[in-house]
Amino acid sequence: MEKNIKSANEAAEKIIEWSEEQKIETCFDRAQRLKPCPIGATGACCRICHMGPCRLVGAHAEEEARGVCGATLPTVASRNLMRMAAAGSAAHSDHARDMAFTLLAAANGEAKDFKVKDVKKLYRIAGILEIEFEGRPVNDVARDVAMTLIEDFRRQKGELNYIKRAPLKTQERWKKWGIIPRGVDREITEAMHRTHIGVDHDPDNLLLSVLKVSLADGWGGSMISTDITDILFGTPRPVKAEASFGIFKEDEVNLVVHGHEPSLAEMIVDVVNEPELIEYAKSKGAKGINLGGMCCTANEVLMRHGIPTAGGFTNQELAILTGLVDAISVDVQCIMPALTELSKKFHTKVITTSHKAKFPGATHIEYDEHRAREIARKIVRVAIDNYSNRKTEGSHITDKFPVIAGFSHEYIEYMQGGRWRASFRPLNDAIIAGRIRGIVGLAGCDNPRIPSQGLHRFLATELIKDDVLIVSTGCGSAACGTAGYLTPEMALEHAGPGLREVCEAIGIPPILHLGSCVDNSRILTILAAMAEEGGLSDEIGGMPGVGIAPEWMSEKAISIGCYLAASGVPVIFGGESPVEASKEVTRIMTEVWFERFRGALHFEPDPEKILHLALEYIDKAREALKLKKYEPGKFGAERVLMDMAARRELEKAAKPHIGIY
Ligand code: SF4
Ligand code: MSK
Repeated sequence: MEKNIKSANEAAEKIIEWSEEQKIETCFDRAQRLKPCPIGATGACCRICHMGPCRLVGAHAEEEARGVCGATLPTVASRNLMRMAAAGSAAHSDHARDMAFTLLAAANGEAKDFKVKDVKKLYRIAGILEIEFEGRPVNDVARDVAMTLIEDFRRQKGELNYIKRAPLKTQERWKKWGIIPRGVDREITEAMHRTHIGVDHDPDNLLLSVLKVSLADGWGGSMISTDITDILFGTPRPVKAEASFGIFKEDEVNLVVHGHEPSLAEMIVDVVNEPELIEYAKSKGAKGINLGGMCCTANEVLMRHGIPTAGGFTNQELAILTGLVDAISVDVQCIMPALTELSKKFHTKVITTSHKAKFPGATHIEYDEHRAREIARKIVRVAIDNYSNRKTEGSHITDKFPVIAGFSHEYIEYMQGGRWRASFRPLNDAIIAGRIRGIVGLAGCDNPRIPSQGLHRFLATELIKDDVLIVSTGCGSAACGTAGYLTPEMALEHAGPGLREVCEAIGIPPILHLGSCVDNSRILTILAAMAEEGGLSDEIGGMPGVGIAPEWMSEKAISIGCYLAASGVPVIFGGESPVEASKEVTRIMTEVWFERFRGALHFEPDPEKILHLALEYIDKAREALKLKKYEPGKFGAERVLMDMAARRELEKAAKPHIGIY
């Protein structure tokens, strides 16, 4: 009988096999046991009022299916999508709000453990927000930046501040179709209102609002979060780290930070190096304290400090199954409730830290940015105290891979010309010449309903073979990292000759790790910079670029997919469509959105078709821009000259750094 592979990640698969032998259940078992409801899965179930739930099935034609109130299938499917997008936008934006208040507290001297680390980025953002910064105290500027961005959440009329960062033509499209977000909270509230029973029933109008609430995430919440995190903790630049379960150490206290919000994790990174805590760990028989990450909190501390990652979403239970994790400190989003039950079978302490995210059975140590260091120390002590309870059981895995991460928009610009000539010119030129065929944002979750991480791996290798440069985020980056794909050597081994030439010349991997889920906003800033640089499209739409989330599962992914589509990026999600039941909704999201915004949202379960569709979009965009026809194995004669300063910077990549922008 053929083996039922549950994860394409070999280390994960070994742990899963061990868990099966031990009869310990994981998400992989539950995914097999719990088949999705076929009606809800296609968007044909409405449960927004108590006359329902109405299951819109059984009608001969889509137009005939009606709920008790008379709602049609396209209305129901669009409303379902809207609620997903609104929840996703809310999640990213609430995270961003916490970051904005942390910046404000730091600027006011109330959060004494934090201070502005990247003054240049602060000034850059102040400039964008038209806040005077020259000659002013840093904290005064930081306070004004925080207050201006906090205004983006509560504004009732007008436009989000960052809308002006988009190319003018992109903004004009948004204006024409009335989807420029006013304030983040207002758009989320309106999305919930419109989807209440008896309000908006026009699928096209509903779907425009899906784009609006998602833009409030991309050019609002997520972008705000990325910028403030850079200001407070430093703008990432290349850093060396490791990925996979082999990061855990048998003879050290293993503490994992998991979730999405970086403030507490940053403080933990700081305190694990304090001599008193190291001494305390030694007094308990450990050789030291080993900090690792999981999911997007991992991405945040990996990007800025090279803290190793145990992987993405589907690796979280498996980390506990190693038996080596003494404590896992979680904040918000994508944390499986199964962790607490599973941890009882081992010695692991699950520590919840947010008042928004409590888990029965967990130890709760509430985070407060005003006492960040004290709380971080307390969490580290819990892990140290638990070290002596560690037993030998568990599936100890030693696999780990080197990773180069830390590709912020600013660094990508810098690496293409050094401090004085930083620009996107070389990248645009490489695309124009056909050395690079196009760019794909490979993002989103990993998913236990398929051999997890397999689609990320397949698409990553196939795309770079086709000379497509990949920018990755979130668990997509984790999937690539734990497969050993985030190194420059990967270009030598797998990338097509054109892409390889560019990667070798600049000294970058063919897959650039941009950061966490909120850092998908970096894709927007990169595309806007490419449009501004000239020679390609003068708006985000029409660029030879595509977004792919092959294993998506979260509502945040829907919001990300929709803000990219509204910005002009064709997006392809893997798996079955959550609006499959309505042909009309599918038509609007693909054909109508493409006509209006030059972006689209497709759902495609077949990996080969995802690849084909992505390349087709890229090649059609090249053709429309009248660029050289891409020919496999053939590329422009002129070489990208690497700037010496950039080369030196890359050589120093693994060393501690200060801001360079
Ligand atoms: Fe049914 Fe209409 Fe109520 Fe939805 S809103 S559950 S379709 S009656
Ligand atoms: S953590 S949203 S599983 S990418 Fe950002 Fe990963 Fe998806 Fe969560």
